[in-house]
Amino acid sequence: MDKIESTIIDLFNDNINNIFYSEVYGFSKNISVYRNFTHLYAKIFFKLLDDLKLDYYVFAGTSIGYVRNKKNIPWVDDYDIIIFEEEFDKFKNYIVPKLSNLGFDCIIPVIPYEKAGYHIASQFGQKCFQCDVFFTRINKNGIIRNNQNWGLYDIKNIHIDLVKPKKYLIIDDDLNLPFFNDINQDIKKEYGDVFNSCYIHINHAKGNEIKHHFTEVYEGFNKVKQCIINNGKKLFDNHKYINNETHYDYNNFINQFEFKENEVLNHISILKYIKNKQIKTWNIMDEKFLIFCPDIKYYFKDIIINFYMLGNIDKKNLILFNYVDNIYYSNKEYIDCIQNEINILTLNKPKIDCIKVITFGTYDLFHIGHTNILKRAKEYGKLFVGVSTDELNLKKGKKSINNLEQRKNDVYKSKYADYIFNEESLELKNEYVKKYNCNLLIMGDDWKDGFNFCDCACLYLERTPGISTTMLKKNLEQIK
Ligand code: C2G
Repeated sequence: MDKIESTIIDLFNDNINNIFYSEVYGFSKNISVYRNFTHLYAKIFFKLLDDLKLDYYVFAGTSIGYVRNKKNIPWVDDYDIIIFEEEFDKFKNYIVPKLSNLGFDCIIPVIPYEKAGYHIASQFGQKCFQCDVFFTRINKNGIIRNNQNWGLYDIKNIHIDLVKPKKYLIIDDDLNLPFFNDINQDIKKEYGDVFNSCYIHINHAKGNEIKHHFTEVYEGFNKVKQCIINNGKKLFDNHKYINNETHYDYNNFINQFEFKENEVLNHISILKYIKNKQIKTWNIMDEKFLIFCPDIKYYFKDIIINFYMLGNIDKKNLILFNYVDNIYYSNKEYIDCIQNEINILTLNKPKIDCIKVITFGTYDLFHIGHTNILKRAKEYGKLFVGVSTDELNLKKGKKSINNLEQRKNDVYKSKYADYIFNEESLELKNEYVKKYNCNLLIMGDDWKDGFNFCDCACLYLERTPGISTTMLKKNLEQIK
């Protein structure tokens, strides 16, 4: 290992093997890492500021990154912008409410900086995305000063001529940002020689200086990052998925979520689960699972993620739709009321469609168990019901008392089916799923896992106890 790498590892102040990488939470210890999720957040955030016509200027770490190699610093943990007096009220009264509504936390800095600006952060924590907004004035000598001396400009004497007019520059390939006019001068004055010296901040606090050319330090950092990524991979590669695994100390966030479904309790467990079960399509119904999607997509590039939306969802989760391939809703109103937010917050747009449920049955001597399952299936969306033909029943070795027409009529009379068709062969399940373009198969749990080969999510709902066609047939025979 070269010297720079070991210096960086020392900064973690922990055994490197105990540190993991998550797209959502970054590294599990000390140092932050700029990553796809942060970048996506940044693209959305700055586009929003542009659309709202805020007059702002990017500076600090992002500018250092730009002058070095037109890329953000690999360990940078926030963006910093300044706005001038004319924009203060607009920011407080117009932009902050909009940001809050879109799931950003807008935090007033602690006293004595309470009038100095805002911290904007993702609601998944500051490590995910944050931008500090500095309220700035120009003094009589043309020097910029932050309100209440928050930040660097109290000591650095940056003249307004270095700042205005702003210059749009593209950083990280596709992020077009308004920088200071003379970014090179500004960086030199504020930070000195940023080419031959790098600061790595520990927990967004004081820095450790590494006096080497930035390209070497970046390279060292990226090697360490790769080791940390591999640590996570090792965890879910080598360990068997254990049912009821309840705890893995991962970044302290781990026990923030409590899942009842699937006994899947944390990020590592979910990744293990997907790896061990070789899941190609991850179907989720509970919005609590959305938080895992950035990591799932990061570690399993080809996986398809479908989200079945069964109710209104928390706005802070909307940004996670960027990692979802398909959204299927049970009621269009759930989408309509957030369509505008989805448009702003998703750059990778999921396909959106209604839930189309398919179910099958014989429905002989139609009873309350049939009514219940059709009623519950219908609650998920549009309902397609396949009724086994008399020929199919014979093949199954069953002779129904009611013929196909009567049985279909019973299903029709229940009023839950939107479409009724003949099920002619048990083997054609998946053909019916495709033919009617259904995305959810529902059956009673006497069929548990029986139809998992179909190309859609499968739900097996609890059977109504104490009633069955067989039982009714027996009763009829006794009466005879
Ligand atoms: N059902 C239920 N509760 C009951 C009885 C039945 O929830 N007490 C459900 C079954 O689980 C099934 C549906 O009602 O989802 C239809 O049940 P049957 O008429 O018994 O149909 P079956 O013979 O299971 O045929 O290819 C599949 C077959 O066509 C299903």
